[in-house]
Amino acid sequence: MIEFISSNRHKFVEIKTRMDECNLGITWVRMKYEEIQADTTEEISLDSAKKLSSFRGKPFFLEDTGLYITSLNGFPGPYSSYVSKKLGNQLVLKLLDDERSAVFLTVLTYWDGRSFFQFSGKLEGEISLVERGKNGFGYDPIFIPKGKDLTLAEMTVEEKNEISHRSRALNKFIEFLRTNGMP
Ligand code: ITT
Repeated sequence: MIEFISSNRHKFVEIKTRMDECNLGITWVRMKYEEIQADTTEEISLDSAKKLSSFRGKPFFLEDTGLYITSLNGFPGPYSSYVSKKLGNQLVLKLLDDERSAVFLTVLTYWDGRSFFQFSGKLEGEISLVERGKNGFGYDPIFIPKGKDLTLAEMTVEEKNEISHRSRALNKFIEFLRTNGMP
């Protein structure tokens, strides 16, 4: 069993669904940890893993995700959690004009007990005009992946996992575990 550290149940459900499909065991360590404010999702993810590794005994992974909106110069990016809580989707929609493209980025960091390894995944798309859908979480109701008509919140977990930033990062990690072995 490999530990996944996060306070977010939705992230865990998406990750467990994919790990189950690959017959890989995962344990959810439900924990809110402090994140630094930094310019990149990579730095935040690595810094969190380094801090947690100083007192966790077993290998684990975590991930940090950001929504980068092109017309806002990449905002909220590393501030996605704060903006989601403080503004919410309705106010984010009000900030936007005709140019609506955006990218989700997930950076997963794995600590094998000695070293850190990072795996990233991106999903391109655009911000919808209104919120749509009841599934998922966070910005899912306002994000339409490129080539799709539905928002992520109108998809099932399995459908989101076929294309998402998170599952792309996770698939690279799963490949790494297959090559290097489970801890
Ligand atoms: P952790 O404990 O794992 O850090 P978190 O919810 O604080 O959980 P992040 O800092 O990685 O997670 O995510 C920042 C915010 O971005 C998050 O609160 C959501 O609002 C949003 N978000 C992350 N992943 C998303 C996804 O797949 N779909 C929609 N919104 C997402």
